[in-house]
Amino acid sequence: MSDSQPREVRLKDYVPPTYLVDTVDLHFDLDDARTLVTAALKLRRNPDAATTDPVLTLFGRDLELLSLRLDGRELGEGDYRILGENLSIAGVPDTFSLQIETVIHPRENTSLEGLYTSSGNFCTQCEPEGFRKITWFPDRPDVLARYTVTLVAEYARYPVLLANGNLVEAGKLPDGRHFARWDDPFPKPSYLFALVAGDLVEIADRFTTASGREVALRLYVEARNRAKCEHAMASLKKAMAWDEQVYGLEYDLDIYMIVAVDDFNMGAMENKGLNVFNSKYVLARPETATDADYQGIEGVIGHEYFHNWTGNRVTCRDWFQLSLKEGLTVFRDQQFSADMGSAAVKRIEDVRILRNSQFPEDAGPMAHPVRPASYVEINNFYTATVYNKGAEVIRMYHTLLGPERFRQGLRLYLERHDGQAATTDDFLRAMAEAGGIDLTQFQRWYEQAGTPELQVESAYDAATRTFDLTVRQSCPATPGQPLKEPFHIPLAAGLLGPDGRDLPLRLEGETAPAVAGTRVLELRHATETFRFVDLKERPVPSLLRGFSAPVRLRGDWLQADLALRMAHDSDPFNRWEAGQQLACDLLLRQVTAIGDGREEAFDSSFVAAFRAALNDAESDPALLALALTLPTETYLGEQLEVIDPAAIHQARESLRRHLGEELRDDFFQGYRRCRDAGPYRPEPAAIGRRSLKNLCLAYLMSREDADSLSLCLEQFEAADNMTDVLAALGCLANSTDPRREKALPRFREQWADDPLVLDKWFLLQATSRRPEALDEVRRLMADSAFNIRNPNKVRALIGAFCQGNPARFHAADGEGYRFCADQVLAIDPFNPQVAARLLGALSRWRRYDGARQGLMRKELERILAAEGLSPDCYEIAAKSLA
Ligand code: B3K
Ligand code: ZN
Repeated sequence: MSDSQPREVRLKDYVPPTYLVDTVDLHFDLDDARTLVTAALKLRRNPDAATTDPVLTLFGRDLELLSLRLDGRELGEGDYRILGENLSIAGVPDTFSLQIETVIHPRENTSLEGLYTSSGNFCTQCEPEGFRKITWFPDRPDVLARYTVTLVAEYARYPVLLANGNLVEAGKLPDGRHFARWDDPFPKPSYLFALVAGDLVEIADRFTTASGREVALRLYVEARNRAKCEHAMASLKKAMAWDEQVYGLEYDLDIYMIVAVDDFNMGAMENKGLNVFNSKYVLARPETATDADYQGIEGVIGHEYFHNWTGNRVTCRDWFQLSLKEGLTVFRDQQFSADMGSAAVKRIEDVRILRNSQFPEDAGPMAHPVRPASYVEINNFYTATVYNKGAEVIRMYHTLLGPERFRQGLRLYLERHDGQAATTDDFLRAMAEAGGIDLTQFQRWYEQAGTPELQVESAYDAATRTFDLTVRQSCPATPGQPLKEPFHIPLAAGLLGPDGRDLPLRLEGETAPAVAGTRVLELRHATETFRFVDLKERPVPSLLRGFSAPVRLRGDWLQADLALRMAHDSDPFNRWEAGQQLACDLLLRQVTAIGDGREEAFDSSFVAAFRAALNDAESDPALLALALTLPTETYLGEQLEVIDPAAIHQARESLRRHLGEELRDDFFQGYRRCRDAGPYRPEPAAIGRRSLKNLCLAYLMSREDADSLSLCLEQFEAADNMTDVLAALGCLANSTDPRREKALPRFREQWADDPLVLDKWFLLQATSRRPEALDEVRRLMADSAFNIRNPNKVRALIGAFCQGNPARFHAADGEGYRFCADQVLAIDPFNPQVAARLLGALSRWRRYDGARQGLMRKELERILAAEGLSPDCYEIAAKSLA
């Protein structure tokens, strides 16, 4: 990094804007080499401004300024100052108009932020600070304005012209050009601005809201993708109906548009009335998309739609409040997906994501609170902590208040702040009022980073028939926060009798009759004891049911307690969790043994428990598939003082092979039981059966005997859907069988024209367990379908290797690290956001052994020393090394 280090922005320095913008009239003369942008703004002094200085500050980046007019008078160079990204004009009146003409270069914009082109079409991405790459503007979320937008472009190349809001006028112009004018009646921050222009086909549908308003629904995709939109459209309608039913929230414009583009830095963007999506979250057909893709589409379509209220109608005052919209909207999309499918399956999947990405983040150098106190580059804070832990925080309000009062709290928040930019404090206040509870201490979930730990001890006293649960909470130190105060934690608990059934629960001193089931205990102190009474014998505690708080739980339970809970717990999440704990204990013992140069025989009772679960014809296949999936290498690593990626991989693989061998017949039977005869349907029950079937296949293929191989090849050849084809190809990608070398190229050829399917092909090879995975990744980077400028491709090949193949990425020779750093440095100059994400793979170097630490640190230092490094990568590298 050069001499001037990027500056940190701090929450405590927040000051309201000095000037507000009432209206923005934008005019775009679209040309991919050189677009002329004319912005006409009406401004007025903010009555709540912190200063009386009449200085207007605008932000801009990579702009060619042509002219600046204040109340019609052209400003000369002495009338304003440009310093870095700031343009300031002193001595402005209380109300005035400003006209700004700039030129931008969309085709050269490789950062995919601001106005850029994808497959030759124009699109925008403005969150968080991309609008300043379009024109000079007070580009901050607490400046809300009404926008009208006129787009002018060549008709033949760009027949479709879209912007936020409602279309008010359109028509032909001379010279083969045409125009469209859009008006968005809702005041919005600049980050929600969007435009799209291109050669796209339109898929039309409609939705009638609960109050009878007609809404036009439109999907825009490239013509080749026309037949892949049905599921996205159905998902949108489901989401619209769901928000009405659950929260009484209706859509508010006449039209809702979604545009799919291939080049996009993340999943999708909730621009008011005009969502722009990564095509991965729109396009699906049974032959090209997996069950996970279908579910991902439903979830992301829901997420962006739900932002219309939680994010757009009520937005964030500043970027420190990002979780106000993101944590809340993730929680809402989680609830939506739970209602569309199985709540238990969804909960387990969400907790797996939390534990595999947020827990490590919270224990590393980038750890930050759900509401961060400072940042260098805000793009680095679209994190698992802000999104997923943020959603857990919202879930805890839901648990503490119950669904009905939570709904009232959400409605109160939205009514009170409609059309405003709000804070997480505003949200908490609305919840406390609606719930009639004191949430002062709950505030700490926003302020303190780190994953709290609960240590539980239990004691049964036969004489008094009481059972004491003593819970100690603590939270590890995180950067800048050595000491933590206790959290307010909802701990959902049940007690099981010897038959595994829920016992009636009564705490000492309570008079109400005991009821069997789950109770929410509220922790507020460092140590607390709960005494349950009237228990004839020692119960088995089932704590943190449904994962009621984002914490780590440790207890004095016995292996037999876990086995009982795995078989009988009435809470499906905890049934799964008990099995995972048993597997985890077993695997960690093996890791230790491998570290000592030996391997242990696996406990036969574990195999027996697996067999019993697998053969339980009553159980839900989807839950069973999750129960029979071993904890990930990442999660196992998290449990260790020093992560040993090689030993973890060896232990997990050896248990997989052991199970594959011991349960061979059971897996064959399971496979046959779950095979569906009818046509492919992406519905929960069928998805569950496929996931169990493909899990059986993977266990069988861990041995690669002839029967398993032929089953796998048969599935690869005969399947009519991508879920089954890819499951089989995934097994082959890991195998040493020569038929692998036929299957992979054949698939490549068959899907040569489908970039999203090729992403899967790249990903399978990047995450292959084969020792030569890195060589293959290097080789695949030269494939004509690979394009380092396309974020999906980078994620599918480079990201998947660095972040999804721990055993190979952490190869002892450090080649994985060197490769990662090389790619970060190659990508950073043209797309810092994507580069910074990738760099995250090196940030937790302190968790490994001395040799690996040295190798990773060397790469981080090399990156930090690079000339012209982006603030994005600077922040991650510097904080990792600090
Ligand atoms: N709000 C966008 C994320 C924008 C990320 C910018 N780096 C998508 C979403 O969370 O819905
Ligand atoms: Zn979001």
